[in-house]
Parts: sequence; structure tokens; C-alpha cells
Amino acid sequence: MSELENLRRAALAGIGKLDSLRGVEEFRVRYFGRKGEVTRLLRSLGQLPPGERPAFGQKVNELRQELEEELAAAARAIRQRELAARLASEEIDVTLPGRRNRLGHHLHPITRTLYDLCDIFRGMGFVAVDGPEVESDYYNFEALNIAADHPARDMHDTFYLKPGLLLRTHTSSVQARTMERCSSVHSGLRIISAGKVYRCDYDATHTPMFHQLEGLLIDRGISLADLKGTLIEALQRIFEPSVEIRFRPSFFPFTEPSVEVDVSCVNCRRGGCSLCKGSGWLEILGAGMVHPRVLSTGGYDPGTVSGFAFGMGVERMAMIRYRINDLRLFYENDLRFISQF
Ligand code: 2NL
Repeated sequence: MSELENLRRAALAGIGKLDSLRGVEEFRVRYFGRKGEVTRLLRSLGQLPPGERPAFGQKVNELRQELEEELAAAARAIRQRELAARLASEEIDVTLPGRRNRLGHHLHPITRTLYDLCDIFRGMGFVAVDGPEVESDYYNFEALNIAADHPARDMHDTFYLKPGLLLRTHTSSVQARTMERCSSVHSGLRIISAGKVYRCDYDATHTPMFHQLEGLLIDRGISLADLKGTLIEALQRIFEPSVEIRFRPSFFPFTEPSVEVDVSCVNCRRGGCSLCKGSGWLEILGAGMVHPRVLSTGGYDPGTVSGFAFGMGVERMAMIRYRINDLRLFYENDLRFISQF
């Protein structure tokens, strides 16, 4: 009987110290498990003289019932405490104002650059024309004097939809269409065409879709001097009036002669830096006098009129303008990037 009382005291003290459900479970095993202390007492009943068995049995059962009730109460209290702690830590203040969705009012840097470029050329009398992105072989290549065996026609560069139909690889196709449409009406032409172009090329510095802006001017007596004057004026406006400009001989199938135009590095002013890869110059556009064959295909008489044309990549312009070193940033639509412009 005194052993029983000792066990009771120890057990009640143990229950008082419980502070986790795991502890409750360990306690249950220790006292009520197959080798538990209360279980052991019940088993020892058989070793008592038969006369003492009923009274002792009753005491053990009372003890078991008492401990089970205390244990259940302790478990309830622990559960209650854990719930209260969880509710406190996950509390939501429903009176807080919500987070607003940010409105997309910023112009994408490509769009900004495109608009600014168009504004400059419109200010010089050029009219913006538009045309299809799905284009025929004829307007994209043939009308521009790009022979059937020219590398630019290669399947590696051009997305063909079916024979004779493709995604335009440059916006010159729009100018070829405009020449054909307008040559019987006007003796001259002064247009820009800008938009998306597509090339089967994808790496750190090339995306399959990018933007181009091209210009075309046709009139009587147009010379390379007009091309130079126009481009110098435009580039000084796009960058800064003090920008230096360099014309280098080049080749395009649709112009003759052809030039490539460099501007002094806007970052280091020709000192040499990573943007210009140490050269001090940035290659910015290609241009030239319209090839006589392109003029006559467009319906103009190369004996009467001449013209110049130029083309530039808008992504490249935007990268130089905003000092962006990774082309991919333009296409990820990350508001943290877009919002800076
Ligand atoms: C470049 C070079 C160029 C043209 C585009 C053109 C258009 C017609 C007739 C003649 Cl319809 N030329 N466009 C001329 C020279 C260069 O672009 O590097 N573009 C990114």
C-alpha cells in the first residue's frame, strides 16, 4: 500500500512537469505500457494472499483512473497552450490596408527608344510606314537585291513558315512595299519603318525577335553628303551634340556604296572601356546609297533619282543609351527593371 502511495506521488509530480505532447506519450508508456509501472502493479495482484486481492485491486484501479484523468487534463492544457501560441504567431490584422497591384504605366525602354527615334526622324520630314511581319520572299529578299544564293537567305537565319513565306528579317521589306506602292504617285520618298523583326539566332547577344528602325529617302540629286548630314544630325540628337561620328566603308546587297557608322563611346568618350571593348567607338548603324537595282524594282528610274537608306537595331540603341549590359533584361518583364525608365 505504501509503494502504491509512493508511485502515486511520483506520477502526479511527473504529470505536473509535463510540457509537451511527446512527454505525455512517454509518460503513458512509462506507467500504462506493457512494462509500465501501473501495469506491473496489476500483474503483481496474483502474488498476494487471496484475501488482500480485492482491496488492493480496487486501489490500483482507482490510481489508474486518477492518473489517466490527470494525464488527459495535462494533455488538454498543453494542446490549448500550443494552439494559443500558434494563433498568436499567425495573427492576421484584417484592418491593415491591402497591397495594391502596381499599374503598368511605364513605357518599356525599347518602346521609349523607338518613340524617341521616330520623333527625331519625323521632325526631319520622314513619314512612318507600317507593314506585315509575315512577309513574302519577294519583299524581304528579292526586291532588295538579295540573291537566291545569298547567305542571308539561308534557313539558319530566316524563319520560314512555308516556301515563299517567312517572318521578316528586317523592316526593309516595308520600304520595298512602300516604294512599289508610291513610285507611280510621288517622284520622291522620305520614310521610316520600325518594328519587330525575326532571325533564327539565340545567344547572349541575340534574341530571335528584336526591333529595327530603318529609313529611306529618294529624290533627285541625293548624294552620300545628304546621307551623312542626315545621320550626323539624327545621331547628335539621339546621343549628345558633342558625339563624334565615323563612317567606315562596308557592304550590303541593297546599297552601293555602303557604310557602317560608329559614334564615339558615350561611356568613356574614346578613352576605352568595357562598353566599347577598348576601341573608343560604338558601331551604331548601317547605311548606304540605295542600289540602282533596288530603285528600279521599286518603280523608280535610277537615271533620274537616287536615294539613301539606313538601318539600326533598337535594342542596341537602348542598351547604349541606358547602359544596359544584358539583352535578356528587356524581355523578362520584371517591374523592378521596367520601373527605372
Ligand atoms: C543594319 C543595316 C541597312 C538599309 C538597311 C535599305 C532599305 C531599302 C533600300 C536600301 Cl528599301 N536599303 N535599308 C540599308 C543599309 C543598311 O541596315 O545594320 N541594320 C541593323
